[in-house]
Amino acid sequence: MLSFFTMNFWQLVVFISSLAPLGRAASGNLTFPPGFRWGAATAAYQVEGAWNQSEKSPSIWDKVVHEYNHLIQDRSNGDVACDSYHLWKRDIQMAKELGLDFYRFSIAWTRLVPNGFSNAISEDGKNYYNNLIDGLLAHGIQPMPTLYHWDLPQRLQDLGGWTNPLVADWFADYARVAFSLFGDRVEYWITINEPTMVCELGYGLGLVAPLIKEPEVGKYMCIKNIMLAHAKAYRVYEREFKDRFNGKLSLANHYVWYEGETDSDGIAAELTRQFQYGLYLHAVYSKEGGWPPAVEQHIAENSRREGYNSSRLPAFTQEEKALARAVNHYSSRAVRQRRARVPAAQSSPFSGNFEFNVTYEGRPEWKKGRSFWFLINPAGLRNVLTWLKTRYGDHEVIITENGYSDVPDVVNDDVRINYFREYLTQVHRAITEDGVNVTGYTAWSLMDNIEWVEGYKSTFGLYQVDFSRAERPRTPRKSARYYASVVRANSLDVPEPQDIIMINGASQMWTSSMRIFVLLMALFTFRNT
Ligand code: GBH
Repeated sequence: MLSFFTMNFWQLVVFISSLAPLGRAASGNLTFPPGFRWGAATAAYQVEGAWNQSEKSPSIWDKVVHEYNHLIQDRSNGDVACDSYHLWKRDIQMAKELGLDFYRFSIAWTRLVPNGFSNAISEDGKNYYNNLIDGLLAHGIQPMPTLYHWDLPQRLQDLGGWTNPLVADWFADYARVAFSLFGDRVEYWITINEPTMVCELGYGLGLVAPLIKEPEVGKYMCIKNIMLAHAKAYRVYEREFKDRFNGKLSLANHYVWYEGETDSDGIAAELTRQFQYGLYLHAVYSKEGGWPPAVEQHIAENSRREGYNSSRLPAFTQEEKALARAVNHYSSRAVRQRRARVPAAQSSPFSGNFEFNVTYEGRPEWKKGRSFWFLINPAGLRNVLTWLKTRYGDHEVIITENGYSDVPDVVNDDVRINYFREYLTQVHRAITEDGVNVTGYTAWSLMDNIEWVEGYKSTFGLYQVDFSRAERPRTPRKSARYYASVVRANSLDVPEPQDIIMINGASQMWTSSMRIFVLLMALFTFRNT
Protein backbone atom coordinates (compact mmCIF):
# COMPACT_ATOMS: atom_id res chain seq x y z
CA MET A 1 0.00 0.00 0.00
CA LEU A 2 1.14 3.52 -0.80
CA SER A 3 2.12 4.91 2.55
CA PHE A 4 0.21 7.95 3.57
CA PHE A 5 3.31 9.88 4.49
CA THR A 6 5.13 9.24 1.26
CA MET A 7 2.26 10.59 -0.78
CA ASN A 8 2.95 13.88 -2.42
CA PHE A 9 0.38 16.60 -2.32
CA TRP A 10 -1.38 15.69 -5.51
CA GLN A 11 -1.62 12.02 -4.67
CA LEU A 12 -3.15 13.19 -1.47
CA VAL A 13 -5.76 15.24 -3.27
CA VAL A 14 -6.61 12.31 -5.50
CA PHE A 15 -6.81 10.15 -2.48
CA ILE A 16 -8.93 12.47 -0.39
CA SER A 17 -11.39 13.29 -3.08
CA SER A 18 -11.79 9.61 -3.81
CA LEU A 19 -13.10 9.14 -0.29
CA ALA A 20 -16.64 9.34 -1.57
CA PRO A 21 -18.57 9.28 1.69
CA LEU A 22 -16.61 12.22 3.01
CA GLY A 23 -17.49 14.52 0.15
CA ARG A 24 -20.83 16.15 -0.45
CA ALA A 25 -21.71 15.38 -4.06
CA ALA A 26 -23.38 18.10 -6.11
CA SER A 27 -26.91 17.21 -7.09
CA GLY A 28 -27.90 15.93 -10.50
CA ASN A 29 -26.00 13.97 -13.06
CA LEU A 30 -23.41 16.35 -14.36
CA THR A 31 -21.06 13.78 -15.82
CA PHE A 32 -19.56 14.55 -19.22
CA PRO A 33 -19.61 12.03 -22.07
CA PRO A 34 -16.84 9.41 -21.98
CA GLY A 35 -13.82 10.62 -23.91
CA PHE A 36 -14.58 14.29 -23.20
CA ARG A 37 -11.22 16.08 -23.08
CA TRP A 38 -9.98 18.59 -20.54
CA GLY A 39 -7.26 21.16 -21.04
CA ALA A 40 -5.76 24.45 -19.97
CA ALA A 41 -4.22 27.17 -22.08
CA THR A 42 -1.50 29.81 -22.30
CA ALA A 43 0.02 31.88 -25.11
CA ALA A 44 3.67 32.40 -26.04
CA TYR A 45 3.98 36.12 -25.42
CA GLN A 46 2.06 35.88 -22.17
CA VAL A 47 4.26 33.20 -20.58
CA GLU A 48 7.54 32.51 -22.37
CA GLY A 49 9.69 35.57 -21.65
CA ALA A 50 13.19 35.20 -23.17
CA TRP A 51 12.10 37.85 -25.62
CA ASN A 52 15.53 38.22 -27.23
CA GLN A 53 16.96 34.75 -26.58
CA SER A 54 19.16 33.34 -29.37
CA GLU A 55 17.89 34.36 -32.78
CA LYS A 56 14.43 35.37 -31.64
CA SER A 57 13.36 38.62 -33.28
CA PRO A 58 11.05 41.25 -31.76
CA SER A 59 7.31 40.86 -32.24
CA ILE A 60 4.75 43.65 -32.35
CA TRP A 61 4.17 43.12 -28.61
CA ASP A 62 7.88 43.47 -27.83
CA LYS A 63 7.71 46.79 -29.62
CA VAL A 64 4.58 47.99 -27.81
CA VAL A 65 5.82 47.13 -24.31
CA HIS A 66 9.23 48.69 -24.96
CA GLU A 67 8.32 51.79 -26.92
CA TYR A 68 4.82 52.52 -25.63
CA ASN A 69 5.19 51.18 -22.12
CA HIS A 70 2.81 53.83 -20.71
CA LEU A 71 -0.02 51.98 -22.48
CA ILE A 72 0.48 48.92 -20.25
CA GLN A 73 -1.57 49.53 -17.12
CA ASP A 74 1.14 48.59 -14.61
CA ARG A 75 4.02 49.63 -16.93
CA SER A 76 5.23 46.06 -17.06
CA ASN A 77 6.39 43.95 -19.99
CA GLY A 78 6.68 40.32 -21.06
CA ASP A 79 10.48 40.24 -21.25
CA VAL A 80 10.55 37.52 -18.59
CA ALA A 81 6.83 36.92 -17.94
CA CYS A 82 6.46 33.41 -16.41
CA ASP A 83 9.88 32.46 -17.80
CA SER A 84 8.30 29.42 -19.40
CA TYR A 85 11.16 29.47 -21.89
CA HIS A 86 13.24 28.07 -19.03
CA LEU A 87 10.52 26.59 -16.82
CA TRP A 88 8.68 24.47 -19.38
CA LYS A 89 9.30 21.32 -17.34
CA ARG A 90 7.43 22.85 -14.42
CA ASP A 91 4.60 23.82 -16.79
CA ILE A 92 4.30 20.21 -17.92
CA GLN A 93 4.33 19.09 -14.31
CA MET A 94 1.42 21.44 -13.57
CA ALA A 95 -0.54 20.08 -16.52
CA LYS A 96 0.14 16.65 -15.08
CA GLU A 97 -0.95 17.68 -11.59
CA LEU A 98 -4.24 18.86 -13.03
CA GLY A 99 -4.65 15.59 -14.90
CA LEU A 100 -5.10 17.39 -18.22
CA ASP A 101 -5.76 15.54 -21.44
CA PHE A 102 -4.25 18.38 -23.47
CA TYR A 103 -2.31 21.60 -23.07
CA ARG A 104 -3.00 24.51 -25.38
CA PHE A 105 0.04 26.75 -25.89
CA SER A 106 1.13 28.94 -28.76
CA ILE A 107 4.22 28.98 -30.93
CA ALA A 108 6.01 32.31 -31.21
CA TRP A 109 6.47 33.03 -34.91
CA THR A 110 9.50 35.17 -33.98
CA ARG A 111 11.12 32.29 -32.08
CA LEU A 112 10.65 29.60 -34.72
CA VAL A 113 11.10 31.67 -37.87
CA PRO A 114 12.86 34.83 -36.64
CA ASN A 115 13.06 36.45 -40.08
CA GLY A 116 9.31 36.32 -40.37
CA PHE A 117 9.88 34.46 -43.61
CA SER A 118 10.36 30.74 -43.75
CA ASN A 119 13.80 30.77 -45.33
CA ALA A 120 15.51 30.32 -41.96
CA ILE A 121 14.39 28.16 -39.05
CA SER A 122 15.83 28.77 -35.58
CA GLU A 123 17.45 25.67 -34.06
CA ASP A 124 16.79 27.08 -30.63
CA GLY A 125 13.12 27.69 -31.37
CA LYS A 126 12.74 24.26 -32.89
CA ASN A 127 14.32 22.62 -29.84
CA TYR A 128 12.17 24.56 -27.42
CA TYR A 129 8.87 23.45 -28.97
CA ASN A 130 10.14 19.91 -29.56
CA ASN A 131 11.03 19.65 -25.88
CA LEU A 132 7.67 20.98 -24.80
CA ILE A 133 5.72 18.71 -27.14
CA ASP A 134 7.73 15.60 -26.31
CA GLY A 135 7.61 16.39 -22.60
CA LEU A 136 3.83 16.66 -22.70
CA LEU A 137 3.44 13.44 -24.68
CA ALA A 138 5.73 11.60 -22.28
CA HIS A 139 3.09 12.30 -19.64
CA GLY A 140 0.19 11.38 -21.89
CA ILE A 141 -0.81 15.01 -22.42
CA GLN A 142 -1.70 16.05 -25.95
CA PRO A 143 -0.13 19.22 -27.29
CA MET A 144 -2.59 21.69 -28.86
CA PRO A 145 -0.47 24.41 -30.49
CA THR A 146 -1.78 27.74 -31.73
CA LEU A 147 0.23 29.19 -34.60
CA TYR A 148 -0.67 32.82 -34.04
CA HIS A 149 -1.59 34.27 -30.66
CA TRP A 150 -1.05 37.95 -31.52
CA ASP A 151 2.75 38.15 -31.77
CA LEU A 152 3.44 39.10 -35.40
CA PRO A 153 7.12 39.55 -36.27
CA GLN A 154 7.76 43.31 -36.19
CA ARG A 155 9.55 43.00 -39.52
CA LEU A 156 6.30 41.89 -41.15
CA GLN A 157 4.42 44.69 -39.40
CA ASP A 158 6.82 47.15 -40.98
CA LEU A 159 5.73 45.69 -44.30
CA GLY A 160 2.06 46.32 -43.56
CA GLY A 161 1.29 43.41 -41.24
CA TRP A 162 -2.26 42.09 -41.51
CA THR A 163 -3.21 44.79 -44.01
CA ASN A 164 -0.77 43.52 -46.64
CA PRO A 165 -2.52 40.83 -48.72
CA LEU A 166 0.79 38.94 -48.97
CA VAL A 167 0.62 38.24 -45.23
CA ALA A 168 -1.66 35.30 -46.02
CA ASP A 169 1.20 33.62 -47.89
CA TRP A 170 3.76 34.54 -45.25
CA PHE A 171 1.52 32.94 -42.63
CA ALA A 172 0.95 29.82 -44.73
CA ASP A 173 4.72 29.45 -45.20
CA TYR A 174 5.31 29.74 -41.46
CA ALA A 175 2.49 27.29 -40.84
CA ARG A 176 4.13 24.81 -43.22
CA VAL A 177 7.34 24.98 -41.18
CA ALA A 178 5.41 24.23 -37.99
CA PHE A 179 3.40 21.40 -39.59
CA SER A 180 6.51 19.77 -40.98
CA LEU A 181 8.46 20.01 -37.71
CA PHE A 182 5.74 19.12 -35.21
CA GLY A 183 2.78 17.75 -37.18
CA ASP A 184 3.70 14.12 -36.56
CA ARG A 185 2.77 14.63 -32.88
CA VAL A 186 -0.18 17.04 -33.09
CA GLU A 187 -3.84 16.12 -33.45
CA TYR A 188 -5.42 19.58 -33.06
CA TRP A 189 -3.93 22.77 -34.48
CA ILE A 190 -5.32 26.24 -33.89
CA THR A 191 -4.32 28.56 -36.72
CA ILE A 192 -5.17 32.04 -35.40
CA ASN A 193 -6.39 33.08 -31.99
CA GLU A 194 -9.35 35.50 -31.93
CA PRO A 195 -9.08 37.36 -35.24
CA THR A 196 -11.75 39.73 -33.95
CA MET A 197 -9.38 40.95 -31.23
CA VAL A 198 -6.46 41.25 -33.65
CA CYS A 199 -8.45 43.29 -36.16
CA GLU A 200 -10.97 45.21 -34.04
CA LEU A 201 -8.65 46.12 -31.18
CA GLY A 202 -5.33 46.08 -33.05
CA TYR A 203 -6.37 47.74 -36.33
CA GLY A 204 -9.71 49.33 -35.43
CA LEU A 205 -9.47 50.95 -32.03
CA GLY A 206 -5.69 50.73 -31.83
CA LEU A 207 -5.78 49.61 -28.19
CA VAL A 208 -3.47 46.62 -28.59
CA ALA A 209 -0.50 45.87 -30.87
CA PRO A 210 0.07 47.16 -33.51
CA LEU A 211 -1.87 50.19 -32.18
CA ILE A 212 -3.44 51.18 -35.51
CA LYS A 213 -6.58 53.33 -35.31
CA GLU A 214 -8.39 52.48 -38.54
CA PRO A 215 -11.94 51.38 -37.67
CA GLU A 216 -13.45 52.16 -41.08
CA VAL A 217 -10.96 50.68 -43.53
CA GLY A 218 -7.89 49.07 -41.92
CA LYS A 219 -9.95 46.85 -39.68
CA TYR A 220 -11.73 45.23 -42.61
CA MET A 221 -8.51 44.78 -44.60
CA CYS A 222 -7.15 42.94 -41.56
CA ILE A 223 -10.22 40.72 -41.33
CA LYS A 224 -10.06 39.73 -44.97
CA ASN A 225 -6.35 38.94 -44.90
CA ILE A 226 -6.54 37.02 -41.65
CA MET A 227 -9.35 34.87 -43.03
CA LEU A 228 -7.29 34.20 -46.15
CA ALA A 229 -4.27 33.40 -44.00
CA HIS A 230 -6.30 30.80 -42.13
CA ALA A 231 -7.65 29.40 -45.39
CA LYS A 232 -4.22 29.14 -46.98
CA ALA A 233 -2.69 27.44 -43.94
CA TYR A 234 -5.65 25.07 -43.92
CA ARG A 235 -5.06 24.19 -47.58
CA VAL A 236 -1.34 23.67 -46.98
CA TYR A 237 -2.17 21.16 -44.27
CA GLU A 238 -4.82 19.46 -46.34
CA ARG A 239 -2.60 19.10 -49.40
CA GLU A 240 0.75 18.32 -47.82
CA PHE A 241 0.18 16.79 -44.38
CA LYS A 242 -3.34 15.45 -43.90
CA ASP A 243 -2.62 12.00 -45.36
CA ARG A 244 0.33 11.48 -43.09
CA PHE A 245 -0.76 13.14 -39.84
CA ASN A 246 -4.54 13.27 -40.05
CA GLY A 247 -4.87 16.21 -37.66
CA LYS A 248 -7.62 18.85 -37.41
CA LEU A 249 -7.36 22.63 -37.76
CA SER A 250 -9.51 25.50 -36.64
CA LEU A 251 -9.53 29.21 -36.02
CA ALA A 252 -10.21 30.02 -32.38
CA ASN A 253 -12.92 32.67 -32.51
CA HIS A 254 -13.95 34.88 -29.65
CA TYR A 255 -17.65 34.84 -28.85
CA VAL A 256 -19.15 37.42 -26.57
CA TRP A 257 -22.82 36.42 -26.24
CA TYR A 258 -25.03 39.23 -27.59
CA GLU A 259 -28.74 39.41 -26.90
CA GLY A 260 -31.26 42.20 -27.44
CA GLU A 261 -31.65 44.52 -24.49
CA THR A 262 -35.39 44.39 -25.16
CA ASP A 263 -37.37 42.35 -27.69
CA SER A 264 -37.25 45.20 -30.15
CA ASP A 265 -33.46 44.95 -30.20
CA GLY A 266 -33.58 41.34 -31.40
CA ILE A 267 -32.75 42.17 -35.01
CA ALA A 268 -29.85 44.38 -33.97
CA ALA A 269 -28.58 41.53 -31.77
CA GLU A 270 -28.60 39.07 -34.67
CA LEU A 271 -26.88 41.62 -36.91
CA THR A 272 -24.27 42.04 -34.18
CA ARG A 273 -23.72 38.29 -34.09
CA GLN A 274 -23.23 38.35 -37.86
CA PHE A 275 -20.69 41.15 -37.48
CA GLN A 276 -18.88 39.64 -34.52
CA TYR A 277 -18.98 35.94 -35.39
CA GLY A 278 -20.25 35.71 -38.99
CA LEU A 279 -17.34 37.67 -40.44
CA TYR A 280 -15.04 34.95 -39.05
CA LEU A 281 -17.25 31.95 -39.79
CA HIS A 282 -19.17 32.41 -42.98
CA ALA A 283 -16.18 32.00 -45.30
CA VAL A 284 -15.33 28.71 -43.60
CA TYR A 285 -18.62 27.09 -42.65
CA SER A 286 -21.32 28.38 -45.01
CA LYS A 287 -22.17 26.69 -48.31
CA GLU A 288 -21.76 29.83 -50.37
CA GLY A 289 -18.59 31.11 -48.61
CA GLY A 290 -17.55 34.76 -48.45
CA TRP A 291 -18.97 37.33 -46.03
CA PRO A 292 -22.33 37.06 -44.29
CA PRO A 293 -24.71 38.78 -46.77
CA ALA A 294 -26.32 41.12 -44.20
CA VAL A 295 -22.92 42.44 -43.10
CA GLU A 296 -21.65 42.77 -46.65
CA GLN A 297 -24.74 44.75 -47.62
CA HIS A 298 -24.60 47.01 -44.63
CA ILE A 299 -20.99 48.05 -45.05
CA ALA A 300 -21.44 48.44 -48.81
CA GLU A 301 -24.39 50.82 -48.29
CA ASN A 302 -22.60 52.83 -45.63
CA SER A 303 -19.53 53.07 -47.86
CA ARG A 304 -21.60 54.27 -50.81
CA ARG A 305 -23.29 56.88 -48.66
CA GLU A 306 -19.89 58.05 -47.46
CA GLY A 307 -18.70 58.49 -51.06
CA TYR A 308 -16.31 55.54 -51.31
CA ASN A 309 -15.85 53.97 -54.72
CA SER A 310 -16.06 50.45 -53.37
CA SER A 311 -17.08 48.85 -50.09
CA ARG A 312 -14.77 49.35 -47.13
CA LEU A 313 -15.14 45.61 -46.65
CA PRO A 314 -12.98 44.15 -49.42
CA ALA A 315 -14.76 41.43 -51.40
CA PHE A 316 -13.56 37.87 -51.85
CA THR A 317 -12.83 36.82 -55.41
CA GLN A 318 -14.52 33.62 -56.59
CA GLU A 319 -11.17 31.90 -56.30
CA GLU A 320 -10.65 33.09 -52.74
CA LYS A 321 -14.12 31.93 -51.74
CA ALA A 322 -13.31 28.43 -52.84
CA LEU A 323 -10.65 28.13 -50.18
CA ALA A 324 -12.17 26.76 -45.71
CA ARG A 325 -14.45 25.56 -34.87
CA ALA A 326 -12.82 26.44 -31.77
CA VAL A 327 -14.65 28.64 -29.25
CA ASN A 328 -13.21 31.22 -26.85
CA HIS A 329 -15.86 32.60 -24.54
CA TYR A 330 -15.82 34.79 -21.42
CA SER A 331 -18.60 37.32 -21.38
CA SER A 332 -21.98 38.63 -22.60
CA ARG A 333 -23.53 41.93 -23.76
CA ALA A 334 -27.03 43.31 -24.23
CA VAL A 335 -27.43 45.02 -27.60
CA ARG A 336 -29.26 48.32 -27.70
CA GLN A 337 -30.20 50.40 -30.72
CA ARG A 338 -29.29 54.09 -30.58
CA ARG A 339 -30.89 57.01 -32.36
CA ALA A 340 -27.71 59.03 -32.12
CA ARG A 341 -24.63 58.10 -34.12
CA VAL A 342 -22.22 55.75 -32.37
CA PRO A 343 -18.67 57.02 -33.17
CA ALA A 344 -16.33 54.62 -34.96
CA ALA A 345 -13.79 55.15 -32.20
CA GLN A 346 -16.26 53.69 -29.68
CA SER A 347 -16.81 50.49 -31.59
CA SER A 348 -15.46 47.21 -30.26
CA PRO A 349 -16.76 43.76 -29.45
CA PHE A 350 -17.32 45.04 -25.91
CA SER A 351 -18.82 48.47 -26.50
CA GLY A 352 -20.77 48.91 -29.76
CA ASN A 353 -20.85 49.10 -33.54
CA PHE A 354 -20.86 52.32 -35.55
CA GLU A 355 -22.01 50.59 -38.76
CA PHE A 356 -25.55 50.36 -37.44
CA ASN A 357 -25.55 52.44 -34.24
CA VAL A 358 -25.81 49.93 -31.45
CA THR A 359 -24.17 49.84 -28.06
CA TYR A 360 -23.25 46.74 -26.09
CA GLU A 361 -24.00 46.92 -22.40
CA GLY A 362 -24.40 44.86 -19.27
CA ARG A 363 -27.55 43.87 -17.50
CA PRO A 364 -27.97 44.69 -13.81
CA GLU A 365 -28.00 41.00 -12.88
CA TRP A 366 -24.64 40.29 -14.60
CA LYS A 367 -21.84 40.58 -12.09
CA LYS A 368 -18.60 42.25 -13.07
CA GLY A 369 -15.18 40.60 -13.10
CA ARG A 370 -11.97 42.51 -12.43
CA SER A 371 -11.55 43.77 -15.99
CA PHE A 372 -13.93 46.36 -17.43
CA TRP A 373 -14.86 44.05 -20.32
CA PHE A 374 -15.77 41.14 -18.08
CA LEU A 375 -19.46 40.52 -17.30
CA ILE A 376 -20.61 37.17 -15.95
CA ASN A 377 -23.54 35.43 -17.61
CA PRO A 378 -23.04 31.65 -17.73
CA ALA A 379 -26.08 31.06 -19.98
CA GLY A 380 -24.27 33.12 -22.62
CA LEU A 381 -21.90 30.23 -23.31
CA ARG A 382 -24.76 27.81 -23.93
CA ASN A 383 -26.41 30.40 -26.18
CA VAL A 384 -23.23 30.76 -28.23
CA LEU A 385 -22.99 27.00 -28.66
CA THR A 386 -26.60 26.52 -29.76
CA TRP A 387 -26.41 29.58 -32.04
CA LEU A 388 -23.37 28.08 -33.77
CA LYS A 389 -25.14 24.78 -34.28
CA THR A 390 -28.34 26.36 -35.58
CA ARG A 391 -26.52 28.69 -37.95
CA TYR A 392 -23.60 26.67 -39.22
CA GLY A 393 -24.51 23.03 -38.61
CA ASP A 394 -23.37 20.19 -36.47
CA HIS A 395 -19.59 20.45 -36.11
CA GLU A 396 -17.25 19.20 -33.44
CA VAL A 397 -16.69 22.07 -31.00
CA ILE A 398 -13.84 22.49 -28.54
CA ILE A 399 -14.01 25.30 -26.03
CA THR A 400 -10.49 26.61 -26.35
CA GLU A 401 -10.66 29.34 -23.66
CA ASN A 402 -12.93 30.15 -20.75
CA GLY A 403 -11.94 31.55 -17.38
CA TYR A 404 -12.15 34.27 -14.78
CA SER A 405 -9.92 37.22 -13.92
CA ASP A 406 -9.19 38.33 -10.37
CA VAL A 407 -6.55 40.25 -8.47
CA PRO A 408 -3.23 38.39 -8.10
CA ASP A 409 -3.31 37.74 -4.35
CA VAL A 410 -6.45 35.65 -4.12
CA VAL A 411 -5.45 32.03 -3.55
CA ASN A 412 -8.71 30.71 -2.16
CA ASP A 413 -10.49 31.77 -5.31
CA ASP A 414 -14.04 30.64 -4.69
CA VAL A 415 -15.40 33.15 -7.17
CA ARG A 416 -13.33 31.59 -9.92
CA ILE A 417 -14.46 28.13 -8.85
CA ASN A 418 -18.07 29.24 -9.11
CA TYR A 419 -17.38 30.73 -12.52
CA PHE A 420 -15.99 27.41 -13.77
CA ARG A 421 -18.78 25.41 -12.19
CA GLU A 422 -21.54 27.57 -13.61
CA TYR A 423 -20.09 27.91 -17.10
CA LEU A 424 -19.32 24.20 -17.23
CA THR A 425 -22.88 23.41 -16.17
CA GLN A 426 -24.01 25.33 -19.25
CA VAL A 427 -21.58 23.38 -21.43
CA HIS A 428 -23.00 20.18 -19.99
CA ARG A 429 -26.52 21.32 -20.83
CA ALA A 430 -25.51 22.28 -24.37
CA ILE A 431 -24.24 18.72 -24.81
CA THR A 432 -27.01 16.78 -23.09
CA GLU A 433 -30.05 18.97 -23.80
CA ASP A 434 -29.18 20.71 -27.06
CA GLY A 435 -27.06 17.98 -28.63
CA VAL A 436 -24.12 20.25 -29.41
CA ASN A 437 -21.05 18.13 -30.16
CA VAL A 438 -18.67 19.69 -27.64
CA THR A 439 -15.72 17.34 -27.24
CA GLY A 440 -13.38 19.38 -25.06
CA TYR A 441 -13.00 22.27 -22.65
CA THR A 442 -9.97 24.48 -21.97
CA ALA A 443 -9.50 26.60 -18.88
CA TRP A 444 -7.81 29.96 -19.38
CA SER A 445 -5.28 29.96 -17.93
CA LEU A 446 -2.90 27.31 -16.64
CA MET A 447 -1.10 30.09 -14.74
CA ASP A 448 -1.06 33.85 -14.17
CA ASN A 449 0.62 35.67 -17.03
CA ILE A 450 0.85 39.06 -18.67
CA GLU A 451 -2.70 40.02 -19.53
CA TRP A 452 -1.68 42.19 -22.50
CA VAL A 453 -2.38 45.89 -21.83
CA GLU A 454 -3.71 45.02 -18.38
CA GLY A 455 -0.26 43.85 -17.30
CA TYR A 456 0.07 41.52 -14.30
CA LYS A 457 -2.75 42.99 -12.21
CA SER A 458 -5.54 40.98 -13.78
CA THR A 459 -4.92 37.27 -13.31
CA PHE A 460 -6.63 34.21 -14.76
CA GLY A 461 -4.33 31.47 -13.44
CA LEU A 462 -5.27 28.16 -11.91
CA TYR A 463 -1.73 28.54 -10.61
CA GLN A 464 -0.58 31.75 -9.06
CA VAL A 465 2.81 32.98 -10.24
CA ASP A 466 5.02 35.12 -8.00
CA PHE A 467 6.43 37.67 -10.45
CA SER A 468 8.48 39.38 -7.75
CA ARG A 469 10.83 36.41 -7.57
CA ALA A 470 13.38 35.48 -10.19
CA GLU A 471 12.42 31.79 -9.95
CA ARG A 472 8.80 32.64 -10.83
CA PRO A 473 7.39 30.05 -8.40
CA ARG A 474 3.94 28.68 -9.28
CA THR A 475 1.43 27.83 -6.54
CA PRO A 476 -1.84 26.02 -7.13
CA ARG A 477 -4.91 28.03 -6.25
CA LYS A 478 -7.98 26.43 -4.76
CA SER A 479 -9.45 26.48 -8.28
CA ALA A 480 -6.58 24.26 -9.46
CA ARG A 481 -7.71 21.63 -6.99
CA TYR A 482 -11.31 22.05 -7.98
CA TYR A 483 -10.45 21.75 -11.67
CA ALA A 484 -8.25 18.71 -11.02
CA SER A 485 -11.11 16.96 -9.28
CA VAL A 486 -13.53 17.79 -12.12
CA VAL A 487 -11.04 16.50 -14.68
CA ARG A 488 -10.47 13.32 -12.73
CA ALA A 489 -14.17 12.64 -12.30
CA ASN A 490 -15.05 13.85 -15.82
CA SER A 491 -17.96 15.36 -13.98
CA LEU A 492 -19.16 18.36 -12.04
CA ASP A 493 -20.55 15.98 -9.44
CA VAL A 494 -17.52 16.40 -7.26
CA PRO A 495 -17.37 17.43 -3.64
CA GLU A 496 -17.98 21.15 -3.21
CA PRO A 497 -14.62 22.87 -3.53
CA GLN A 498 -14.65 24.07 0.05
CA ASP A 499 -14.72 20.41 1.10
CA ILE A 500 -11.55 19.66 -0.75
CA ILE A 501 -8.68 20.14 1.63
CA MET A 502 -6.51 22.99 0.51
CA ILE A 503 -3.13 24.31 1.27
CA ASN A 504 -3.64 27.86 2.36
CA GLY A 505 -1.46 30.71 1.18
CA ALA A 506 1.55 30.73 -1.03
CA SER A 507 3.53 28.01 0.66
CA GLN A 508 2.95 24.33 0.20
CA MET A 509 3.36 23.51 3.90
CA TRP A 510 0.68 21.63 5.71
CA THR A 511 -0.24 23.03 9.07
CA SER A 512 0.10 20.42 11.75
CA SER A 513 -3.60 20.48 12.62
CA MET A 514 -4.48 19.77 9.02
CA ARG A 515 -2.04 16.91 8.96
CA ILE A 516 -3.64 15.35 11.97
CA PHE A 517 -7.09 15.84 10.54
CA VAL A 518 -6.15 14.13 7.31
CA LEU A 519 -4.42 11.36 9.18
CA LEU A 520 -7.54 10.68 11.21
CA MET A 521 -9.64 10.59 8.07
CA ALA A 522 -7.22 8.17 6.51
CA LEU A 523 -7.26 5.83 9.48
CA PHE A 524 -11.01 5.98 9.57
CA THR A 525 -11.36 4.94 5.95
CA PHE A 526 -8.78 2.22 6.11
CA ARG A 527 -10.66 0.70 8.97
CA ASN A 528 -13.81 0.78 6.89
CA THR A 529 -12.30 -0.91 3.89
C1 GBH B 1 -8.47 36.12 -24.66
O1 GBH B 1 -8.94 37.36 -25.07
C2 GBH B 1 -7.06 35.90 -25.16
O2 GBH B 1 -7.02 34.87 -26.13
C3 GBH B 1 -6.06 35.64 -24.09
O3 GBH B 1 -4.78 35.81 -24.58
C4 GBH B 1 -6.37 36.51 -22.92
O4 GBH B 1 -5.39 36.45 -21.93
C5 GBH B 1 -7.69 36.08 -22.35
O5 GBH B 1 -8.67 35.96 -23.32
C6 GBH B 1 -8.20 36.99 -21.25
O6 GBH B 1 -8.42 38.27 -21.73
O7 GBH B 1 -7.63 46.46 -25.21
O8 GBH B 1 -8.63 47.53 -23.37
O9 GBH B 1 -9.98 46.30 -24.94
C7 GBH B 1 -10.22 37.71 -24.63
C8 GBH B 1 -10.50 39.15 -24.86
C9 GBH B 1 -8.57 40.48 -25.11
C10 GBH B 1 -10.35 41.14 -23.66
C11 GBH B 1 -7.74 41.63 -24.58
C12 GBH B 1 -9.50 42.26 -23.15
C13 GBH B 1 -7.77 43.83 -23.83
C14 GBH B 1 -8.53 44.98 -23.23
N1 GBH B 1 -9.58 40.05 -24.18
N2 GBH B 1 -8.60 42.70 -24.16
S1 GBH B 1 -8.70 46.40 -24.28
